[in-house]
This record gives sequence, structure tokens and C-alpha cells, in this order.
Amino acid sequence: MRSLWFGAALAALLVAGCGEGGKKALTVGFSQIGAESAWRTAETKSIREEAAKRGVDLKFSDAQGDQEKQIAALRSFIAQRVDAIILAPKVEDGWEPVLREAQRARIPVVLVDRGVNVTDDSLYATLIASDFVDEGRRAAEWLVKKMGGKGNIVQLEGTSGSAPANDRKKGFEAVIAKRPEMKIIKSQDGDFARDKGQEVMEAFIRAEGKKIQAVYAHNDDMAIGAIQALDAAGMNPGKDVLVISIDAVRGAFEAMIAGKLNATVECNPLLGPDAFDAVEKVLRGEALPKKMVVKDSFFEQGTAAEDIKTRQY
Ligand code: GZL
Repeated sequence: MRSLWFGAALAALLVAGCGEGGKKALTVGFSQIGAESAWRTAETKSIREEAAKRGVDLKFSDAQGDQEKQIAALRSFIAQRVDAIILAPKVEDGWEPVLREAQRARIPVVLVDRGVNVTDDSLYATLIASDFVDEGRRAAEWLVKKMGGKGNIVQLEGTSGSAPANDRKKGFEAVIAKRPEMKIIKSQDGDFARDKGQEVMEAFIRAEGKKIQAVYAHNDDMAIGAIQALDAAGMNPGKDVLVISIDAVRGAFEAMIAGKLNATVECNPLLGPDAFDAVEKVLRGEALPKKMVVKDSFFEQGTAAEDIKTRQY
């Protein structure tokens, strides 16, 4: 009789932990940087929605922009023995110890949206991200054409130490370096944030004033902040001062329709489906490429009113 009860209890336990169709539901830890930009919010939404769609038990941690909190979150996921971890690493350095702990616990880590510097790339299953160097290059090539190969540019950089800031700077400056009559007269970290972008742009205007002929912002949020500063200074952004940025969030299309932003290089944040495909593949023991490059488009003022109708973020 006793074994009958035991069997029923075990069956009930097994069913409780299963998704539909009797398969055990996955438990995945997601360490998100924070909510610094519209892009970040769109990425979080994509991951949460995809987890819900697949019946994944998602343990979500928002680090409020603090890498130490991200590392603590990963240690907590390891202690909870999650099946896999998704990590959006704020900066490139400082991850090796905690990634080794995950590897020792045999918990695969999928990187989304930003890369890491490690001595051993077996510490993560794959990186799903855009090509930030190419994004910077495309922004520079557009400016070279628009400015006729000459003029003064100011650069609003993303979070210092982050892969997108490092690579968007690298790609952009490599193109401008080949143009002796184009000069980056100011460059500073605006932390991918709108208010910081406005603040840094105000400082640039105090220092350089009308010498500024173009603004390159590493994301739309900082560009929108810079546009507010240029407007306040009566400098006519989008006309007398060209403004180009990266992300292609809804606010960028609104700024282009208003004639204040000239162009934006897309950086697609809808990484949920690819992230969970990668998690499922690595848990099935399938090999993954070390990097999966996200495809990005390019948008200019002239088509913004049409383009905005089909934007998903
Ligand atoms: C890019 C992402 C960047 C966005 C910013 O993958 O890491 O961080 O370009 C966001 O808007 O804050």
C-alpha cells in the first residue's frame, strides 16, 4: 500500500515541474544590466515575452547598471541550479571568475547584446549581438558623404568599458581618421542615457559653440538629449548641425519626423527568440557558433514617417 502512495506522490512531483506536454519546464536566469535606455527596455520585453511563450521559468535580475550586482545575480542563479543563464554584460572585463563558477556547475551561459573579454571562450556558449564596429563605420560613412568630407564633429560615447561603446568608437574613428579635413573636436561618455547626453552636449556647446557641425551619438537616447541641448542653444539640430545615432528606437523616428535627427543605424534589441533557441540547442548538446551577428538596417529622415508604421520597438 505504502509503495502505491509513494508512486503517486512521485508522479505528482514530476508533473508539477513540467511544462505542457509533460516536458520538464526550463528554469533560466537572466541578468540584465538595467533600464538605461529605450533599447534596453525593448530587449528586456523581448526576453520576458519569449520566456512566457516557451513556458520557461525566468528568474529575472535588473542590476541597475551595477556589474557587481550582475555577478551576484549569476552566483544566485548557480546556487538555485538553474538550467541555463542569459547574460547581458554591462562591460567587457571582470567576468572570468563567475563564468568559471558557472562552468564548474555545468550551467551554460548565453551572452546577449554585449561581449566579454575572457582568456577562454569556452566560458560562454555563444554571443548574440550586432556588429558594433560596422555600426560605427556606417555612421561615419554617412557623415563623410553628407559633410562633403570636411567639418567638426562631437561624439557622445556609450557606457565606458562596454563593448558597444568601444566598438562604435573604433568603427567610427577608423573612417574619420582617413579624412584629414574632418575632425572629432570633442568626445565624452554619456552612459547611453538621455539626461547625460543632454548634459554632455551642453558642455560641448559651452566649449565649442558654433564650431560644432555634426553630432555622432552611440545611441538614440543620448542623441535625443543632445537635440534638446542644441534646440535650447538655438543651434537648429538636423539642419545647421547634423545628428546621427544608433539603435533605431521609436523616439529616433519621432525625432527624424520632427526634422531634428538626420539618421539612425539600427541595432535590433528583439533578441528573445534567438536567445532561447541558443539555450535549447546548448542544453541538447548541440554546438553553437561563438558569435551570432544580428542583422541591422539603416534609416534616414526622408522615409521615417513611412518606416515608423512598421517598427516593433
Ligand atoms: C547594444 C546595447 C546598447 C544600446 C543602448 O547592444 O548594448 O545599450 O545601443 C543600450 O541603447 O543602452
